[in-house]
Amino acid sequence: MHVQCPWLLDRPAISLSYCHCFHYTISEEMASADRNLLILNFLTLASLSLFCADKAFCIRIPDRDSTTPRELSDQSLKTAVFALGSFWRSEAVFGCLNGVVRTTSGYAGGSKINPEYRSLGDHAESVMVEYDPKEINFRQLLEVFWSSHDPRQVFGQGPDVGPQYRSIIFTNGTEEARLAAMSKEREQTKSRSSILTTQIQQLESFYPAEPEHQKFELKRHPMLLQLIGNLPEDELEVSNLAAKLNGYAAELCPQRIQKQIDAKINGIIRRGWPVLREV
Ligand code: MHO
Repeated sequence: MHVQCPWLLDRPAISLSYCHCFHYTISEEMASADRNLLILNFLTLASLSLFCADKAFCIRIPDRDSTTPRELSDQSLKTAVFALGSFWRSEAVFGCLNGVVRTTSGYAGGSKINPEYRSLGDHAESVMVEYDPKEINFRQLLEVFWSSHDPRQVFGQGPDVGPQYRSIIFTNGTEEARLAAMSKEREQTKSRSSILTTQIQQLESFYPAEPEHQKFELKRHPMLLQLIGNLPEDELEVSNLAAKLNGYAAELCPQRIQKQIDAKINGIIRRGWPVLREV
């Protein structure tokens, strides 16, 4: 009979997989020699099971981390939209997070129908983030939003000047609006000397930007594109791996993820195997 190793459940090192071990029942009537042998076997199996944490010796059932976006039904995903300056950068910031499945650069927050990059009207450059709510939530996305730009800057973000770079949290209604307002209040208390310019708005429409603005940072690195098999544009736009590498290319992933991807890529370069399937 198989049972899950109970002593491994709380070990972060194996949170990406489950280890299984064998379970024995020791009967009272068993001859003592048999029983000793059985106990020895059990102890051997138990110590082998501890190696599960080191990846090599156990049966591994991959969890959602290695699930490709296509295996997740779109109904189980949630969507959030943020504006925080250039959408090239915004897409990279969110693309790298675990739990974020897809990202799209686009235009939102204005009234112009069918905006384009050279005539976006009153829209702001924005990013749409599709995420798995079992892995990351709106609150955590808000934290990333606040820590990834300067919401006190008026009429622009960094070197980019103009209302298209304004700071906005888009929401889908009361609960998200409440969380956004609470997080803004909290941020404002950290910044006594200036007023946060961030607006909180119900999302009306989101217009995806032109293909050349999607995964822009990744496209600046032909080697990375090649590593994932030079995907055609339509696949690149929905690829979870491309969203992650887009963040990596801009060096905007959390440091741990940045290093993990570095190591993966170096391994591939050493082995000469050109296609990266997951990070
Ligand atoms: N600073 C950027 C702004 C680009 S953006 C997508 C630039 O290089 O022009 O608006």
